[in-house]
Amino acid sequence: MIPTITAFERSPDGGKGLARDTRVRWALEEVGQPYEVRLVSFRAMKEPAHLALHPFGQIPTYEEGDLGLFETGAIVFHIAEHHTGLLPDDANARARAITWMFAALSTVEPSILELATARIHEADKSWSAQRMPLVQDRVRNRLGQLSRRLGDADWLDGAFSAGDLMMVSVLLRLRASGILDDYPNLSAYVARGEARPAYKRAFDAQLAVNTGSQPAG
Ligand code: GTB
Repeated sequence: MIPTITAFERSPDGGKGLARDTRVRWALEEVGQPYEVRLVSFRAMKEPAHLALHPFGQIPTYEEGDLGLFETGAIVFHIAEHHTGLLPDDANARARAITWMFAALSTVEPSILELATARIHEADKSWSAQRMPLVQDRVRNRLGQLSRRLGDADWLDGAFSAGDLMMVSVLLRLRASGILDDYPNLSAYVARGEARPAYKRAFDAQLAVNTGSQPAG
């Protein structure tokens, strides 16, 4: 059965791949699962039909037969569980890859989102200049820890997994800040993720929505 995901009709980033449908598209591309996309406007996301699928009125969602999912962690995990390619067969390695998915979403992403909020929504506040270094320090703390763990490895735990897919997706949000440049091994890690053919297909597909062009290939 071909799953259907939802994505922004028009993403605020104009197609830079930062909206979270990109990580779901990437997972689907990694496992070779074709998918359909239903584009939704900001208004439609808050209407009953979409709220029935996503209680918080957001994208992405994932529908497959009777199953309706929201939250990218759950969606990518579901895809990884039902296909080969994103989680190792060995039980312990699989558990560790899942741990990295959780780490990306609940330990690394929050400080990155806080920084995005500070840069985009709080820049005009009188206290912004005082708060910004604190927010940046929290991001740097996490990046330092992650950088030390990654070391000179290609991926976080052996072969590329859903844990890397999620971590790279989370780190990509930092690009505009320039902070990632201070952690060369993390920059290289993100670049390795972006260089994967599946990521490129996912990126091109979301870009095509936002530019009205056809995805390459
Ligand atoms: N925890 C949820 C998940 O992982 O699925 C978070 C989902 C989420 O934040 N969805 C956002 C959304 O629907 C889109 S991705 N927002 C609309 C709303 O809440 O009303 C977040 C996002 C949006 C835009 C950019 N950008 O333009 O740079 C980047 C990321």
